[in-house]
Amino acid sequence: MTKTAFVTIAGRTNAGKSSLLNSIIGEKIASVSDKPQTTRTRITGIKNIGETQLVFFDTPGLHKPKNKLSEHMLNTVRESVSDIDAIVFVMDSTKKINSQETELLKSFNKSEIPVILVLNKIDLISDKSEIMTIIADLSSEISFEAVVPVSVKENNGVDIVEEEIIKLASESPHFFPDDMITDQPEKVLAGEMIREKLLKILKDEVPHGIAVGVETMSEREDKDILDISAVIYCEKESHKGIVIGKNGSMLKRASSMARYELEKFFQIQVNLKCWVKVKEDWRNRENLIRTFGLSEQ
Ligand SMILES: Nc1nc2c(ncn2[C@@H]2O[C@H](COP(=O)(O)OP(=O)(O)OP(=O)(O)O)[C@@H](O)[C@H]2O)c(=O)[nH]1
Ligand SMILES: [Mg+2]
Repeated sequence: MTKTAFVTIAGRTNAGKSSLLNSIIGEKIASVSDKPQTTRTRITGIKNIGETQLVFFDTPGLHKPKNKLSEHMLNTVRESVSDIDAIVFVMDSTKKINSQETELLKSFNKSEIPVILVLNKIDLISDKSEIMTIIADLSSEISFEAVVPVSVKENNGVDIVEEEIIKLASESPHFFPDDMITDQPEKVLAGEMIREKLLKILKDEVPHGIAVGVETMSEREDKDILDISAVIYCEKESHKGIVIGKNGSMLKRASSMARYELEKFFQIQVNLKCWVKVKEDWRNRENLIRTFGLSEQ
């Protein structure tokens, strides 16, 4: 008898949703950064535990929309919460709940979708008794299937989240092959690894206006080398200069960080070439948002 559970990971931007997904899957399939709005599309992660297949949808974080891309990201969240077995709602336990979070949680209660609340980043709370107060406050307004205090960073409590989800799985055939961990094409994964490094090392508005398109990705016939060429799109000519850096230093740094991660993930030597191009104000241009694969699926 096989079982399956479809689970959407939702919550405010920067709460640690993608970190949680990576920790559960055991591989880095979703980009993580300390900048808000890291995740832009729905990312599927698959984990098999015994006879049970858990299918996760990591979603963009809740935030105030400022451009068309943001609107698409928030639509992705709305579209990812129907026809699922559970919501894993991730909150940063150091931050007070906001109205956007409350509203979404109440809508889950109304449609009777079980919600597992993950109170993340408890490593940042020194007085652990505070956690009980937070749980009591939240539970007075919203009903949860389970509440799990977690530190993804310290790998504390993640196994309990899994156990809670397994309880909600129902008898069904598996939807994905047992060796599959994500449905993202390799080119998308590679592009996201490059974007993540740019998010890490760039400041202010520049990283938010970046999209990465992997144009070619092929293994050489005569050598164990994977050639990847990627285009980094930014929104302004002035941003292009920042992304490239003095004598190309910024681009070199990002490329070498990305290459290290690509080699680790694909287990092969990587030759990475990156170009930088400008697409003025692309986050407000529907056709470009679509071209970059950032409109809802
Ligand atoms: N201290 C601490 N930091 C954490 C923990 N989990 C995640 N982080 C950090 O929180 C930041 C945001 O993590 P992400 O996983 O990208 O958050 P997200 O919810 O996916 O964010 P969006 O994609 O923007 O919605 C990163 O800098 C993580 O390293 C944790 O348990 N403790
Ligand atoms: Mg994310």
